[in-house]
Amino acid sequence: MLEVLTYPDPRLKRVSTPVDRFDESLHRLLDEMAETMRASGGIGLAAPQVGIPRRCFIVDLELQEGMRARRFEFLNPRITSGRGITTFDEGCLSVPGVTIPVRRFQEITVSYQDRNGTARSLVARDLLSVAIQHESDHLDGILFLDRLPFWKRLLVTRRLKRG
Ligand code: QAP
Ligand code: CO
Repeated sequence: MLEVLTYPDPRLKRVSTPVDRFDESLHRLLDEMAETMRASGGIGLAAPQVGIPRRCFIVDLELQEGMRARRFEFLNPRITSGRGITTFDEGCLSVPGVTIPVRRFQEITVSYQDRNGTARSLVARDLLSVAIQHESDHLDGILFLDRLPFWKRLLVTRRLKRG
């Protein structure tokens, strides 16, 4: 099990660097992240949340949707377009106990590499789209709290600091 960093750990604010080696140690990291995420009841987890400042994350919507295979690994992702607006109640393993509505694109196109370095792209809607935007933000040191309207954000961060 990996340790998940929690707010306000300054390491969550770093900008991560690209994955450049698609080797055994990367695969081990992704597998350990998946294990950690499942054990914590999460649906998404980015490498910087476990203290590894590399541009990769995983998403697993199986818990949420119960249907098809909905497990994804995104390496060096780039959101190339966004359309429409949706609002989802978001949480984050790095901000335990907080769930708040956040506005995002309803549909996105994302280019990325898989664990072998193969280039891929995907059009994602609704929950998957929201999860990819939330996790991509982690790679740039952005938390969902940073996406809240000013007053809401102040209210929540004050409450978190008091504990
Ligand atoms: C990001 O979030 C996300 O507060 C992943 O006590 C959020 O896995 C993607 C969690 C919303 C799409 C929509 C949060 C677990 C997990 C908590 C998570 C908690 C226990 C959050
Ligand atoms: Co998060």
